[in-house]
Amino acid sequence: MTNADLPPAHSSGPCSLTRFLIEEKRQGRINPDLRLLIEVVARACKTIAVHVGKGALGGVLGDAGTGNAASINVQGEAQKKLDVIANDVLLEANAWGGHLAACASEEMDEPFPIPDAYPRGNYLLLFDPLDGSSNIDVNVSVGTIFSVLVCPGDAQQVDTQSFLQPGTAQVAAGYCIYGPSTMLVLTIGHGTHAFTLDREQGSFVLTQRDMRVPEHTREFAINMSNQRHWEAPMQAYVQDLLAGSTGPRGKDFNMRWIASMVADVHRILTRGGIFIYPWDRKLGHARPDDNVDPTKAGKLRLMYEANPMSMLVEQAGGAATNGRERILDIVPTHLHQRLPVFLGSKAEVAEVTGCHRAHDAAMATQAAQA
Ligand code: AHM
Ligand code: MG
Repeated sequence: MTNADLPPAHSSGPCSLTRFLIEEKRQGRINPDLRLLIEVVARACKTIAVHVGKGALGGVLGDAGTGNAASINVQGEAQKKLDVIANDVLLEANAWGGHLAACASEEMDEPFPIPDAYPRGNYLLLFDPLDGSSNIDVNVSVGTIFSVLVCPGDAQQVDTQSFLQPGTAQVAAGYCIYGPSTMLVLTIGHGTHAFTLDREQGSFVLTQRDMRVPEHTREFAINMSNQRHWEAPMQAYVQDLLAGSTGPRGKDFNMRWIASMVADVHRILTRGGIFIYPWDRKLGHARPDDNVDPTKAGKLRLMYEANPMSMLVEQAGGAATNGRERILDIVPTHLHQRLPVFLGSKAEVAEVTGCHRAHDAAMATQAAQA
């Protein structure tokens, strides 16, 4: 099919990712290099979807490493075979296109500069190649998350510092969910849009333009098994949710937890809700203000999990905080920095953020009076 065969912009015919990006380019919202980068990431996600879909038949289940020696990543987590495969697919796909200066990944200690054999472009790509990897072996949805930044300064001099930009600097963000269907959800700063993979045609087709997160919700997503490790404002907030219509919130709440952020966020973008991975005592500090080590301040990672998801959610009318401040405003100090995450329906994120701030204010007053 040539461009001439495509239905006009106002038509209700199918709109491929390629056509969507070309139309965004005509609107002056995206340049050719960023368009190419997104197409390359989408193509890599299709390859990952094939590996994920083969499951046991493809020999891709289980841990990476040989014999009893598990392969451990920079996070100190045992890598799954699919973590490694997905990372390699994304690196290989993005190495030679000329649009990137470097990549950074959950699975790699240091950034990966584009090899000298290829030209370097002006963008930086960060990714969690396979999010929710504890779900791989039980055939539950997993995903790929990505974030795109502009490389500050000379692309030949790219290093870790080049990546340490706040989420507000992202020029694109997205995820691909490998579920019953494979979907790509994307923002380039003008709304959040969902594309479904047409497996027969091999192309992503726009299936939801301008996703909107309802402002109010009755649904929360959290791993309740960590409750005893949470700080006081979290305990109080969740107690009110659980009390339902008999408590101060005056309404019943439903709970869902997939243990795959991509899948939980996808549900929230589709029908609302709040996703929470709070600060947690067992992660390493006695109190959340003991912020000596940013790599232990939460479970989820700022640069390739929280930032891209926050941009997608904000672009869909939702909100995202770390319980105290807007996630996208955080200036990172560490490539693999972690943080507490609260994102989804705006009113609910405001509620839980308010609980944390009120707690901090009360503690400050108490300290001043002591
Ligand atoms: P991963 O990137 O190593 O898969 O870890 C991130 C995942 C998120 O997708 C999910 O929300 C969370 O970890 C689940 O954590 P838990 O197993 O503690 O419930
Ligand atoms: Mg992850």
